Amino acid sequence: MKRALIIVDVQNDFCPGGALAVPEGDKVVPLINELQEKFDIVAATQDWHPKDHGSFAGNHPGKNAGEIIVLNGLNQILWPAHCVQGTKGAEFVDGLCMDRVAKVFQKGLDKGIDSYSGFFDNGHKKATGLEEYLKKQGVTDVYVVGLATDYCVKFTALDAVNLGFKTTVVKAGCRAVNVNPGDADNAVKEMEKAGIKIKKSRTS
Ligand code: VGL
Ligand code: ZN
Repeated sequence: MKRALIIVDVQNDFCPGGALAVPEGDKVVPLINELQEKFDIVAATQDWHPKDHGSFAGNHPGKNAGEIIVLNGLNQILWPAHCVQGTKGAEFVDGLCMDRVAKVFQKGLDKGIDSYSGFFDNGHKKATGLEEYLKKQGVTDVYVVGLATDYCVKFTALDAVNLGFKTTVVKAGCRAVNVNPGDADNAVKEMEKAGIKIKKSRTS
């Protein structure tokens, strides 16, 4: 058994004060730092959009954040511009320990398609290299933490379990956007149904 921790999108724009703030997003940092020491391998994902990305409401005149459009054949929720390449908002949160992060996988670079999962874009067309990276090192078990529970954490964990990794989400190390009330709870149910273990805290 070899275990990897995947830290999903712990970036300034997903924290209070950021462009797409997740309530209490910054609160995940201490637990994630503590967890890192317990893993053979630590990898991180980074939402990394060009400024003309198709998921940004501002790039669709007359549309608002929260509306759903069709982007190259896929339903796409429009977001405020966030995690634009090279900006402070796209940087990892100060205080997130990066010393043990062996590799960062960037996603959402193609303006024509969004990428919630750390493994593939939303159309499952292109891989980020995370699967190959983990499998080459013999990783069998994947633990997922970060932001946001109902988007990038959920889709990363669903891909992980479908790729054959024994997958656990440490809920205390995640926070949700909750665009609609109940999104976080529904995400947890969906993940459990897919065979993902939900660990409430560090110990339970
Ligand atoms: C995310 C919405 C848009 C996330 C990224 O990291 O959960 N959510 N881009
Ligand atoms: Zn994004």
